[in-house]
Amino acid sequence: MKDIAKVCQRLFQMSLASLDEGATPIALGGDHSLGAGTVAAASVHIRRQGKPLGLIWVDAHGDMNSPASSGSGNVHGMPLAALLGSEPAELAHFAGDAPAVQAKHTVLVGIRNLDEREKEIVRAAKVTVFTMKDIDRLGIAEVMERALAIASKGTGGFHVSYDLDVCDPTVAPGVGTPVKGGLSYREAHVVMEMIAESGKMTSLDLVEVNPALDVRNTTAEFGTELALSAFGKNIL
Ligand SMILES: [Mn+2]
Repeated sequence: MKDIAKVCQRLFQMSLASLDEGATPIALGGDHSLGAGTVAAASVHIRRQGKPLGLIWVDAHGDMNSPASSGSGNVHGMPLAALLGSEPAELAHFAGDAPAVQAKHTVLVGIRNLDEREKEIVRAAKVTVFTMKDIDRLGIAEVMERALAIASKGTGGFHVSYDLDVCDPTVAPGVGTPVKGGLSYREAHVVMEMIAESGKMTSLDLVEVNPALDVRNTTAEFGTELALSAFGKNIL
């Protein structure tokens, strides 16, 4: 945890410097714990403009465990808890004492793999959750309309933290914790395309690509495509 916190602290400083230059930083990972640094940087940057930050967390998992609630102890299952609250303490205070984001400005998209305890944590946190079931029933475009509205309302923009494990393992096999029943190739792009059209993204993480588990670099290349989509490069 100490080493991870050190990396996050560095990433926090680098992201903040980049935002202050007027750029839109992208963090490519690697372990999703890095979001504790990048989101905190976006929060500080937007707060200086007198506004709170919105957050769109695109993921198969909730990433809201604490060291006490986590069965696995995996730190990549904890960054959102640190951003919304105070645990794990090592990752929670890059943006200062107040949480980096508020639940009312936070949306999770693509969730499908919560255990009972995590379900309780996510419900108690009062963030907005769009599960894969919601995406199946409403369609990805409607879900993203709603997600963008929540992350934009009353905020100075939003950070996007995109875990490649949100995608179906058939299109993104090279992730640490694959879960069946994820976003299709096109749905994964639509998320990014609609984010690009909104013009409100402050910064982006693309994470959990694991080259050792990847199949002929498929997932890494997919991540590159998604980054281009997030900047509107694939829109006709
Ligand atoms: Mn994640």
